[in-house]
Amino acid sequence: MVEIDFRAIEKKWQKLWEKKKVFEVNEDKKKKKYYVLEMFPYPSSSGLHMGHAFNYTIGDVYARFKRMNGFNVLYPMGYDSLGLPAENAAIKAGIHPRKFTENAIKNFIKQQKSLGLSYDWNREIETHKPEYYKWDQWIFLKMYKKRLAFRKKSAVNYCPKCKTVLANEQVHNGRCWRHQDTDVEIKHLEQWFFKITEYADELYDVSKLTNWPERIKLMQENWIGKSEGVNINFSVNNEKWPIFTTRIDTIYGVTFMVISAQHPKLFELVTENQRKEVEKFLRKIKSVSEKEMEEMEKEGVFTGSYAVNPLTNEKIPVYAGNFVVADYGSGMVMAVPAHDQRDFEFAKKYNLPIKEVISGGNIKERAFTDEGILINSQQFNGLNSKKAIEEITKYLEQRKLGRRTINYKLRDWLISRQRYWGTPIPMVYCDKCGIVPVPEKDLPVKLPEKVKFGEGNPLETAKNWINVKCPNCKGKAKRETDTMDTFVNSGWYYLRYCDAKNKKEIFDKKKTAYWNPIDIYIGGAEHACMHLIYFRFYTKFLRDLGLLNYDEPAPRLFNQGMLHGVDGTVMSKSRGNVVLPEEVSKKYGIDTSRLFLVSVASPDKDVSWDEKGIEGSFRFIKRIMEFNKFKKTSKIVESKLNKTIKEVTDDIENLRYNLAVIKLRELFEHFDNISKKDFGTFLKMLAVFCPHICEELWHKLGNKSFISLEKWPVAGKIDEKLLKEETTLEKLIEDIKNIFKILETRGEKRKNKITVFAIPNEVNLYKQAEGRLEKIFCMKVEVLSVKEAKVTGKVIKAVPGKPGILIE
Ligand code: ANZ
Ligand code: ZN
Ligand code: ZN
Repeated sequence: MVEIDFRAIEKKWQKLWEKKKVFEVNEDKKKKKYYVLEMFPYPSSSGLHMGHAFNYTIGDVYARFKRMNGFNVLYPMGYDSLGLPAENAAIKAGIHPRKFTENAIKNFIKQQKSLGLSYDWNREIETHKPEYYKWDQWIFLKMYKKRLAFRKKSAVNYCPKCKTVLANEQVHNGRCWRHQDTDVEIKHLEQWFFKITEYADELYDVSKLTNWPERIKLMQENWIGKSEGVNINFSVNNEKWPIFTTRIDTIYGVTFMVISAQHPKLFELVTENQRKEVEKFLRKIKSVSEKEMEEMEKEGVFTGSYAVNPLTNEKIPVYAGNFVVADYGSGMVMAVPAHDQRDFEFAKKYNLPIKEVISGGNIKERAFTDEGILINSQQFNGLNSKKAIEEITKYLEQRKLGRRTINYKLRDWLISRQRYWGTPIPMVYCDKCGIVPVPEKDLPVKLPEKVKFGEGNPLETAKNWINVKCPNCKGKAKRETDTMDTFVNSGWYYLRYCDAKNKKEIFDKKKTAYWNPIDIYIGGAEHACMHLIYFRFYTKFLRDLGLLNYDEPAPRLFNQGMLHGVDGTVMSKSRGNVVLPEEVSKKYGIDTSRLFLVSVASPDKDVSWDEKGIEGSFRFIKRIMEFNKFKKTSKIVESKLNKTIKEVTDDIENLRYNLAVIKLRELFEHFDNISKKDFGTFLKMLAVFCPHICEELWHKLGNKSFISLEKWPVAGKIDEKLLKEETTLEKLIEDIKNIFKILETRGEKRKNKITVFAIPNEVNLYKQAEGRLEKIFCMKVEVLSVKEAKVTGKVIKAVPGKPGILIE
């Protein structure tokens, strides 16, 4: 057996694909387009492991399949290259983030190319390049003009030692990730936001996400969280406070109010007497996420102010509490301890009154949160909750004391980051003119190269960069030093692929109209909320600017499974269980890995890496490489081939790659009688999984074209009867082989005749195969009717499809 130099074959074809621009595409009105996209990768400096290879292989197989099916396939790749890791590495290792990032990208590209992925590399984009982020800034200005980009005071995590704001993920147990001895403080700073809530109702509507996994749609709905209720006006210090409640039926049970401890207007309610107490409390509570908020002990402090319930005119105390979200509703709740568990716990802790207004519970022990019949509620007594909600709402609306409201959990998107490695926000601050947008013609606002890393926002150390002329009055002004969250960059990247090199505009409208929407979007479920919501938001905004003519960027979403290491946990560098594609391809060739990855399980399921499994794929590939006995294709193999074409086409179309591979392997087992042409047809199907060896073999068959660009085979006639007979015969062969195995283990001496006793109407079927059986077993074979067995006095049984076998 000759050693096959897989590396050489791979290199050869990868070079040729690139040289002949095999995967580059242009808009072509005559062809139907197909846009295959994998989620935007962050070019991690540790490179790409088999888990990544798994993701990309899934997309690549699909792109190759659609291409061969006659579609004009857009299959691009690029890098979401701004963000924290590069900046942290810069701080740790003293490398500039740009250098660090560009090295990582180089390495990533090299690795991806070696996997044989059929990207149109001509369209590659990198978000840290000013040619890209210029358009982030352009979109920002468009949003600013429509008041969808705005500044607002917001509570942020602040480390007094770093002198900077921390992202949520940099806060570990309420402490700075770098200063474990330092509590993170909550500060109220002016921050930039995108008004994504403007689109809340449209984002909540998932009906146009026709081909999304149900659970992802559900996660989006929960994240956006639609809540129907009433805003009822309480007055606090003679100021109107609309309070959001979903249970207006409990209005007569309100015994105190709680304002969020993070509320920007908290101190307007704090009286002089209570100031010290409140400040003490604020220092004590730590910054926590909302999820933690639910589990945490409910705590608070009296503000000194009172609110007036508009229905009862009762005066009730206002507390500041740690369980109320500052930017939901109005950031203050009417507390009904008898019927809300959070309020109940709070009331118990601070000895506040608990007033029952819905009958049916045991409010000594816990809040009764079900609906029920109203009591202690004046003219509404006796109504059930549903009816009461209706009646009280009407009553309030008539008296202008409140109104029906729909609230969304979705918050406006805080995009300000006090970080260097992000898109600069194109705004300047002028003493005279205030906040002034950078004119479009002055974009991009480039990141300054020279900054100091260490304490605070590095951009604040770039004095030359900060000081600018005001675009308005030409007087002294300063640049905004906040940069944008990196989810901004991935919000619209899919559009730039359609026109990656455009210097004049964000993209050509005609080009994006040709390619979009994305036909299949492939990625992990971990992006169910953030990215997939921002990306839908950007699409809707750009549509409203008149740039796009559709509502949803990706009506079909495919969630791939995760690759697990041999230890059974998700493959990741931090777990130390990664397998590197380089190592595997050195040993087996990359096509073997690709084949193995898609054959283990359906691509939406988790897959485990396994050396034994890969050996099996390797043996199969070697047998294909060595195959060279061509003759006229038999009728049976022809039918089998056609049937396989039909089924494999359907399997790949529906991303059941594993089933397709099983069928191709099965087909290969029948290649005793196959012509060169039909072997070529087999290679065409295999080529989507194993592109390099298939190009090589296709070439060896005498073809000059690239198999990657060949037409996908179409199934011809399938003779089902013939195939069924064949299966029956194969079963017989299997049975005979098993008997021989048994005889061998018993040490019986060599036999020289096989007699097959079939039921009368199967005799002919088996009789035709006598010759074939003799060849396989190298001995005389005779097929008789089971009736004749009796004649010879032997007891032999036969049932349909299972003849009796006598070996002597
Ligand atoms: C009185 C009441 C009585 C409430 C009762 C519930 C049960 P969802 O479904 O989440 O919208 N709430 C309002 N604003 C809040 C904020 N900023 N932070 C935390 N909680 C807030 O729930 C709405 C309910 O959550 C509102 O209805 C309010 O409490 C509380 F027996 O009002 B309820
Ligand atoms: Zn710190
Ligand atoms: Zn000015």
